[in-house]
Amino acid sequence: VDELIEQVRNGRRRVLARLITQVENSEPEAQAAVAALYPHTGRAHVIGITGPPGSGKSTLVNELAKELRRRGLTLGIVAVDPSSPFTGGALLGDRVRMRDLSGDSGVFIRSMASRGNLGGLARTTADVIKVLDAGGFEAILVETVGAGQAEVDIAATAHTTVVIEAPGMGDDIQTNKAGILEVADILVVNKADRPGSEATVKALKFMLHLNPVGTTERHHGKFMEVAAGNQQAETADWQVPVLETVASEGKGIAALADQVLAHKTYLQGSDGWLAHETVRSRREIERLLADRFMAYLRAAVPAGERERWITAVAGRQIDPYTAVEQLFEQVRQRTFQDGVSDVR
Ligand SMILES: Nc1nc2c(ncn2[C@@H]2O[C@H](COP(=O)(O)OP(=O)(O)O)[C@@H](O)[C@H]2O)c(=O)[nH]1
Ligand SMILES: [Mg+2]
Repeated sequence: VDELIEQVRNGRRRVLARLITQVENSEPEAQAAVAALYPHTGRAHVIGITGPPGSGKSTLVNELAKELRRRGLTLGIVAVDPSSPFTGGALLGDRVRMRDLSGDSGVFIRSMASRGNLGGLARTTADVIKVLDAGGFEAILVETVGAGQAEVDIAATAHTTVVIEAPGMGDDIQTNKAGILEVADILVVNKADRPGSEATVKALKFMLHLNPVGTTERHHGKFMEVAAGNQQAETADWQVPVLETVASEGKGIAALADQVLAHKTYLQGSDGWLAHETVRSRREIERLLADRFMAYLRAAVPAGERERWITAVAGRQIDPYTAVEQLFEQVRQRTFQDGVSDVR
């Protein structure tokens, strides 16, 4: 394990790739490795990019990556793409596009399959980020489709969450439906070359106005001391900017990179970075505990018996609350009587 850690920390690409595959396959060795790597994580700036399918996330990630490379940052890129369950991975187009970057030793790109449940995907993504973080990549871009709560959660565990919208959706801004707006640190209207871009910007600004940040745990409303040399110390909450980009032409990308880096500076200058880590850690622990409890339940109560309760609820012989009460009681009894042999 020591040698593996050393190789990961030196950013050995083959070792990283192999470990990430083991993480994706939930191999027990991978869990041990990620646990051992944990003390070497926590330095990377994790940037989540989310938004509806087709809004231009992959194109924008590619352009933003090139811009951040020009500014000297090493990058990990993780594309979580549940939109192609049949190929079990990212769309071909994403891969072709990302070939721009693939010859660059300062960039490590990984497309994740979204097989299995989304909860599993959230855990896997979190661990892949840790591996890249330990591998010394200074920024990690995570592209997710902002389609459902689980994907939004993945993006929201980033330090900086960029939410992308495309024009032409009128009042029916898609991100609002999924509650994505609340997790945005930066809003981007991509495809600003299309008609309706201004209206979308206006609509987003209006929604921000209705839904000001500082209300969620991520935006904890703490102040930032303005850097020495600046006359007035003031409370400076992060103001969510609304930017326009044309990712396919690289337009507006430098301004986006500026805001992404400004947000990092903001987090580091306030206690936002630590607050963020606390929120992320809490979510992670709760998710892992929930998985563990379910595994314990499955070990304590045989599948056939669980199925009988489910059938009884379906047939209205019993209500779900009572069924859960009974199941829970069985878990409790068997824990003390037999000592359930724990399973993962
Ligand atoms: N007109 C226009 N098309 C764009 C822009 N950005 C991306 N596209 C195109 O929109 C399509 C979807 O882009 P993609 O990056 O795959 O979107 P994703 O599904 O959100 O990852 C592709 O054909 C892109 O070339 C843009 O700024 N303007
Ligand atoms: Mg994409």
